[in-house]
Amino acid sequence: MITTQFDSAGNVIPTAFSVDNGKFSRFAFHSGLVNGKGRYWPTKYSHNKAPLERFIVRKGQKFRYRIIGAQTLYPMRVFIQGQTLSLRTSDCYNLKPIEVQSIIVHPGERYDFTFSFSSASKKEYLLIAETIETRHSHNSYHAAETAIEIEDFEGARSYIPENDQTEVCTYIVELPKDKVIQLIFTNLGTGSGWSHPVHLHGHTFFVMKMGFGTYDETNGRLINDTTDIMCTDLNNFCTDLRWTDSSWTGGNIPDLNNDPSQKNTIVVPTGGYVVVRIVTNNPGMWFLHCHINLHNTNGMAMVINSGPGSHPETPVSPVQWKGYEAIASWQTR
Ligand SMILES: [Cu+2]
Repeated sequence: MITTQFDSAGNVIPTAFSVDNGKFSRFAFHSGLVNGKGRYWPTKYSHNKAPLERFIVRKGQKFRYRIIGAQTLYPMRVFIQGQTLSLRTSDCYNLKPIEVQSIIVHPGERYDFTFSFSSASKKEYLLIAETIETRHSHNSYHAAETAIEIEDFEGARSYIPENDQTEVCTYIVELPKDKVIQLIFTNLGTGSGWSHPVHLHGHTFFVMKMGFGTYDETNGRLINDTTDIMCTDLNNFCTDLRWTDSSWTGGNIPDLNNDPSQKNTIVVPTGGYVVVRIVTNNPGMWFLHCHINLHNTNGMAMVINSGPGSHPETPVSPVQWKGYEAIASWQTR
């Protein structure tokens, strides 16, 4: 784990926090890109005038945006200035449409929303993705931006310028084929304090329950971890744990969601837990990991061996592909 980062003057950059006082990172975020374009904001009042990605729309035209959380660390709040968005999908699964002001996207998550300008008071609007940490955001502007231009708006433009060695994973869990498996992700005890967007390849989480700690009702800050689970190990790393109410054991968890969302990246809140179910109908070795790459590369990852004995054949080497010779002879003609 990287424990300390320094600014150019040698001062320690303190940890950034979310509004509920969960820790984010000791890495200072500066600026992000949308579709590979964006501006650098050295202060919150000035930027380097780099061109932005630009979407051209017409008034009344309904358009659909797909947000792919390709960031490595910070969650981003995505919104269009002063507009209401209709959220349609989460991780490519349909939702009952809901009107929202903004969408918080963690690393690895995908969301679709639809939108139309029924009326517009200016020719250009910004679609903004800004980080949601609280500590360093006071004197700087932390965002990725893109421009939406209304083609048929009558009026002037406003302000937007232009090795072949195989490593062996040490942590593999085997799950039998074609079963419903219930997994519980916890974020408790010593080492908690950071929320983690946990991502599984090859399968879908049905989100059966999310358990949270208790929060201060006036400022929204986390006060205590959930009381649903007790950590019983000596050093409180919560590697040994049990349900506080023993009647919950054996998969007997109450208040499960009757209409669960389908996700493949789920945020496990600090001080809380998430209960998901997967169907093991896609045999293979699948990576399960925190999608904050800093955590992932520090070891917050494992492999699910789904359906051992039923894995498909390993693909042949590209040099054995049929058609390779034809391509080679065409290249040499
Ligand atoms: Cu993480």
